[in-house]
Amino acid sequence: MNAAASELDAFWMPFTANRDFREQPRIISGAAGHHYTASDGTRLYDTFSGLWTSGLGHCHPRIVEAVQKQVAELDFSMTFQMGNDKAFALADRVADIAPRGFTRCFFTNSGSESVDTALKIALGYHRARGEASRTRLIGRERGYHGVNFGGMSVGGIVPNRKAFSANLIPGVDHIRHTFNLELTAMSRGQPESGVHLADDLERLVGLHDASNIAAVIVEPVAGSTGILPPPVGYLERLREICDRHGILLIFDEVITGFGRVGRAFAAERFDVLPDIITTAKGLTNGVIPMGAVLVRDTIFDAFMQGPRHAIELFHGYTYSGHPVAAAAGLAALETYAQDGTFEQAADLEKPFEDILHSFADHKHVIDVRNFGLMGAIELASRKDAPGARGLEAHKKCFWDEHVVIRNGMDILQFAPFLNSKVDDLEQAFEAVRRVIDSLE
Ligand code: PXG
Repeated sequence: MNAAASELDAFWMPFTANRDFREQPRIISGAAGHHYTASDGTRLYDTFSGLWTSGLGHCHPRIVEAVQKQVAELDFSMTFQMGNDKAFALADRVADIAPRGFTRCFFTNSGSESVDTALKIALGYHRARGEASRTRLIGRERGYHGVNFGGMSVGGIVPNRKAFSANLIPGVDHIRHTFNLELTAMSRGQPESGVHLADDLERLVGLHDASNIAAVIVEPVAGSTGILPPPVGYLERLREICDRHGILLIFDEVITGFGRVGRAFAAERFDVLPDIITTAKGLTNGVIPMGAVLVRDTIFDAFMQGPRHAIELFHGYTYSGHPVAAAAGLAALETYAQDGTFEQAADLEKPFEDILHSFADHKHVIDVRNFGLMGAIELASRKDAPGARGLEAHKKCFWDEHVVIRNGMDILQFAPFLNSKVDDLEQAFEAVRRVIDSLE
C-alpha cells in the first residue's frame, strides 16, 4: 500500500505548479454549456472553452448522445489493416470542410501527436520523391507544437525546451518570432508591420541550402505563447519562399482549426494554402481526445508506390481513428454545420475585440492582442517575479469572481466559446477588470 497524505497527492498535474495548487485546489466536477461546476457546487463561467477545445460549450447534448450510442455499439476495433465505419465517415467529413486539395486525413490522439505525425510525413514525402537529403525541419521562436520530441524541438518556448536541451532532435532550426512590442503594441488583429520577418526563412535557406530543408512549421496565429497574430502579408510571404525552394509548409492549426478564427481553418481565413495541416482540440469539441493531420493529395500520392501489399507509412497509434472519438467528431462537425457555428464565431470577433481593447489603458496592461476568438491581455511582470501577477489573476478570477481564465506567465489568455453571448462576455470581462484592478 502507498499511503498518501491526501487523495490529491497521486495525480502529477501537467503544466501546473503542483505544490502551490494543493494549497488551494481548484477542482471541477461538472460542466454544462458555458459553465463549469466546481467540487463545492460553485458555478463558474469559462472564458477559455476548456483548453481551446470546447467551442460549442461543455457536454453538448448532441455529442454526448453520439458518444453514448457509439460506446455501446462499437467500443473499439483496430484500424491497422482493418477499419471502422465512423473513422472513414469522419475523415470524409473533415476533408469536406478542409481547404481545396486537402483530401486525406491521418488520425492521432492529440495535438502533439498530430505535429510529430506531420513532421514524419514531411520527411517521408521527400524521401519517397527521391529527395532524401531534405531532412532539416524549421520551426519558429515562441512557437508551440506540443510536447513530444519532434514538436518540442521545432517549438520555440524556452522553458519547455530548457530541461531537454541536449536531447532535442537534431537538424532543426528556427526563424524569428513576429512579436515587437514597441512597434505593434495594442494592434487590433494583424499587426501592420513585420512582413519582412518571413525573410528570415531565406536566411536559413542561405545557411543550409534548400536541398537539405524538408519543411517549415508555424501556427498561423501563435496561441500558447500569448496570441501573436501574423503581420499583414507574412504568411503569404512564407508560402512564396517555401514554393521557391521546394519546402513544405505546415500550418499547426491545433488551436485555429474548427472555427476559432471564424472559418473552418486559418488557411481559409488567410487564403494561404499550406501543404499539411495539424489539428486536434475542436475536432471532437474536446469530448474525446483526437487529432487529425490533413494532407494535400499530392503528398498522399507520393507515398502510394511500391508493391500493393506493402505498408506505405510505418506510423500510427493504437487509437488512430478510435470509433468513439470519431463518433464525437462526427457529431461536433454536424453541429458546427447545422448551427452555423463558424459564422457565429466570425460575428463575435468584433465585439470580443472591443471588449479586450477596453483594457488597453489599464495601468498593469502593456499589450492587448487578438485575432478571431483568440485574445490576450499582457500584464507587466512584477520585478523579480515573472508570472506571479498572471497566476494571481487566474486564482482571483476563479475564487472571487467564479470566472475561469487562463494565464501563460503574465499573459491572460481568452478563448471564448464560438457561440458565446456578448452579454455573458461583457459580464465576464467586468469580473476580469475587477480582478486586475485589485492586483498589486
Ligand atoms: N500545437 C498547438 C498549436 C497547440 O496549441 C499542441 C500542438 C499540442 O496539443 P496537445 O493536444 O498535445 O496538448 C497545442 C496545444 C495554452 C495551451 O495555454 C495550449 C495548448 C496546450 C496547453 C496550453 O494556450 N495547446
